[in-house]
Order: sequence, then C-alpha cells, then structure tokens
Amino acid sequence: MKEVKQPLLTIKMDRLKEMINISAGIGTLSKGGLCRLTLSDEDKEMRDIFVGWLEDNRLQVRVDDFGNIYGRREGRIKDAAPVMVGSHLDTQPEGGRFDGILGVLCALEAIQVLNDHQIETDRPIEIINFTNEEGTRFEPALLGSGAVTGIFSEEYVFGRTDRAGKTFGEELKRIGYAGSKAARLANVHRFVELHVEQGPVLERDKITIGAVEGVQGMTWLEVKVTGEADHAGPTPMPMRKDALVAASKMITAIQEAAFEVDEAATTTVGRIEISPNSINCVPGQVIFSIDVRHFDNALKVKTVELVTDKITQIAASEKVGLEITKLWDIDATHFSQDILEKVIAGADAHGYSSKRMISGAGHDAKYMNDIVPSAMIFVPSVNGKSHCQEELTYWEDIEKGANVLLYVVNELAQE
Ligand code: HGY
Ligand code: MN
Ligand code: MN
Repeated sequence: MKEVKQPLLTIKMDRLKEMINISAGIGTLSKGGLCRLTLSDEDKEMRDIFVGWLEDNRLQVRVDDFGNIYGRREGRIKDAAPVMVGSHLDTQPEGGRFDGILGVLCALEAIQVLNDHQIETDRPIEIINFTNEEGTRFEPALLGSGAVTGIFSEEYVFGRTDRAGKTFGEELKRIGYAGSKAARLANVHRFVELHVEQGPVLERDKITIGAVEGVQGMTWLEVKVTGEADHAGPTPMPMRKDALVAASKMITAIQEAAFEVDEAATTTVGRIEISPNSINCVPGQVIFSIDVRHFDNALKVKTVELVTDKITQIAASEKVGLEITKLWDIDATHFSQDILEKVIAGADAHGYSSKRMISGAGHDAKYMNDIVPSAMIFVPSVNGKSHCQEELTYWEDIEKGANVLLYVVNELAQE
C-alpha cells in the first residue's frame, strides 16, 4: 500500500483521563486499587460502559463466544486484514487502575483522534478487550486470547471453575457476554498492545517508552501436600505428619531454586489453602500454587525440574504425600521487529526516550503473536509496582504511551 506520511497526531489527555477515572470507579478498593474479577458484576458494569463508548464512537461492536469484545472501525479497503489493538479490563483481586485497562482505553482514544481528524486508514482497525487475561478467578491466565487463537478448547474454557464452584461458561452467560463463534477474530494484519511495565526497568533507567521485544516463558503448577490431620494438643511432635510444616519447607526451597538457576529466574507461591485450617488442628492437607518464569525456555524447564526435585525430597523426609499438577505452560515469545521499529520511530517522532526490553509479565500479545506479528509498548510503573493497589503510572507517561500507540496503529493501518 502507498506510503502515507502522517501528521504527528496527539491524543486528547482530558478525554483519556476521564475514561480511566470512570474505570477506576468500578470495583474500587480502599487504597484506590481495583477488584474487577473477570465475569463478575464489576466486570459486567465495566464491559457495558465500554460497549457504550465503542458505540458512541461509531464502531461496530461484536462479542465472541469467549466474551472477547471487539470494536471495529472500517478502512478504505473493506476486506483488508484489520490492525488489532487492545488488552484487558479485568483485574487482580487487589489490582491496579492501569494493568490492562490502559491498553484498552488508549486504543479507544487513538480511534477517537482518527475520528476527530476524519482520517481514513487503508485497513480497518479493531479494538479488543480480552476476557480473563489475569487468570486469577479462572485459571490459567490469558484464557480469552488463548481460546480465540486456538490454544484452549471451548470445552476447557467453559469448564474452568472458580473457587466458589462457578464455571466460566455459566458466569459468561450470567453477565450477558456469551457471544458468537462467528464474531471471533480472524485474518488479522498486526496486533499491538500498550501496557504498564509492571517492573522497575524504565523508571530505573529514566526511559519513557519500552519497545517490548518479547514475553518470558512461564509454567504454573499446583502442589497438593497430604499429611495427617490431628489434634494440636495431645499429638506428640515426633508423631505428626504436619502438611503445613512440610509445605513451608517446600516454599522456602522453591524460592532458593530461582536463585540457584540465575538472576533472571523467578519462582512465586501466590496461592495457598490449608485444611482443616483450624487453630487447634494439625494441618492434614495443603494445596499451593507455583509460578515459574524465565525468558530462556531451557532455563525455565531447568527451574521447574529443580523445584520438583526439591519438593519431592522434602515430601520424602517429612513423610507426606505429594501430588504436582501442571496448570499452564507457555514458552517465551519474540515480538515483531518491524512493529518495534515503528514503536521506536513513534517515540523518536515525539521526542520521547525509548529502549528495547522484555516483559516479565504475561500478556495477551503473547498468544496473538503466535498467530500474527505482534508487539507491545510499555510505559513506566512507579517503584515498578503492579498487581497491588499501589500500582501507579504518571499521567504524562500515559499520554506519551498513548501518543506512540496512536502513531503505530495509524502506521500499521496504512501499510
Ligand atoms: O501473570 C501475569 O503475568 C499477567 O499479569 N496476568
Ligand atoms: Mn495485564
Ligand atoms: Mn496483570
């Protein structure tokens, strides 16, 4: 397609700030964070508002059978493969106001700027809000993007069950977002996602824009430790098979394993359930999660093996039962260099500093990149914090990230 030198467009920060602040009012927690678990009433409330905004901006709205929401802006060439841009509106139980939300709302702001200037692009542009990126209520993460890119079957997705025993399929119907298979994304030209970095690199290096080269690999395990429930009083210590003591030794060993591999490996135990979980009972069973990550796939596997060896040895010495289940496993992904060049060109055009980097966090762009060249743009996280109420990115950095997203989307839609 013809080379179109675009005027350097900029977003309207007041309009974007208002959308982000409205989102920040849905599922708000005491310290300003959000609890907007996927397919919850709060998620529905946000989805309904988002659909209204898409319609207000004359986008064609559709919802697929996994609840992914699309807003389409037609291009000059009707059947050209669209440029897709988006992220997720669901949050962690004590999440921040920007994780995922920025990528969806800055995409909508970019479209509004194109509308303001009556800019017609060659290609259609589609905004997407992916269902269940976080994977906290319904494990694993990236369920909506993994489903629509063919990684997870419909049966697997609809059968995922939360800790209250509700299934994904039931909850999707309950909130009214069980759409159609025909609405699923297909034949995409490129995908780009703006996101807060959720780590310390950009702030430490005093850089505004991250041109994200890839997402690290990750493995999620669930460990069940089975000891013997007993009375906390009359049961002599040497006679006990205390599942929680064994699990505690395992959890310490799991952390040690990361340090033994290298400075980049991460291991995290984020979820734990103790039963009977009573002050005067020796715990009989403990179930906990393990999240292992590394950008080098071989070292990710090595870390999982090391973790498995360590907890198996501890189970034997503590004389407890051990069951390890793999919940999820993704390899590292490497994003599209030609989109990254546009990200850096966009930062340069606006006079923003930028650097290439990888993402420690998982993102929908990982699964999108398996089917179409994709890339991500990061903006700095204050103190590198995320997945907590303290998550913060400054408005001026949000504005710069949105301007670069607008630049890249417009470029991609003209190629
Ligand atoms: O787990 C992740 O890295 C993503 O934020 N859901
Ligand atoms: Mn996210
Ligand atoms: Mn997240």
